[in-house]
Amino acid sequence: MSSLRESYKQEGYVLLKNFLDKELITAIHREGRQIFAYQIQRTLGETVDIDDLPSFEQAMYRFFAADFTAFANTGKQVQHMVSLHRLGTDSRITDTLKELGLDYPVIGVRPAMMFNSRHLAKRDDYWRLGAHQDWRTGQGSLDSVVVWFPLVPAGADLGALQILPRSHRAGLYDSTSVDYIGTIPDELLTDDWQQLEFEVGDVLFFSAFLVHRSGVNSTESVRWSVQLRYNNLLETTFIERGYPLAYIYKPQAELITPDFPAVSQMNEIFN
Ligand SMILES: O=C(O)CCC(=O)C(=O)O
Ligand SMILES: [Fe+2]
Repeated sequence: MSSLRESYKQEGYVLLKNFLDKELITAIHREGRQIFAYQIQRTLGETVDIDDLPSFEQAMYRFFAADFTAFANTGKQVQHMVSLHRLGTDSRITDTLKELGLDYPVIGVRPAMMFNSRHLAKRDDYWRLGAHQDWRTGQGSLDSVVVWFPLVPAGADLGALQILPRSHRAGLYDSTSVDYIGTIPDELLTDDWQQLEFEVGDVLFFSAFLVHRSGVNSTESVRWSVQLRYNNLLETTFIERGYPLAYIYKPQAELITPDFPAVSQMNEIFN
């Protein structure tokens, strides 16, 4: 067994330093900001400089306060960036998943990008997730893996991820609520929390059973991060359970914009 796999199996995670090119991560971060900038322009009438991060993030906070629905939808569109999906299929990631024991990795759910700041959340648990295991929301293979990395250098101040090493071996913990992501009560857990620290390019691979939580972002900046999730199609219990999928993804029946589009708008598109 490779030493990487051995350490992963023991600890429930591996943090690979300098794993992805900084330029690749920086480009994805910048593209995400550009998508927000289009809606900041529409909502606030402001042209923001996406390369001036502090002032751009202040504009994001104003956009969040001005039009929450558009903000939430923009955040979701960012998760549909082709570049982000391409990264999720990068052979550096899939080869590492194989090295960790996933013989046939498959994507568990679309990539997620998070923008953690208390200025971008209506509820505390939206910017600061309590102790949980991702397996409860994914319910995939028992060797399901989560890949987590920030798009900016992130340590304790920015609230980078905190983990409980070796907690993956205890199986599925009870959880108090199933709203959004349930929280595991403190009394069920040891207090061996480890605060992780990341440079841009560092990538964490962890078992979907590893207990983890958000750190506390005590800064005025946004903690930008990405999560990718994978299952193993060759894991025996996953096959036995008929490959269940816990994520529901469906279109909405009603028209979002009533009486839209006008024929003249169609002609403009196709003339
Ligand atoms: O990035 C974080 O702080 C936590 C994210 C997380 O654990 C999740 O979305 O499942
Ligand atoms: Fe999680």
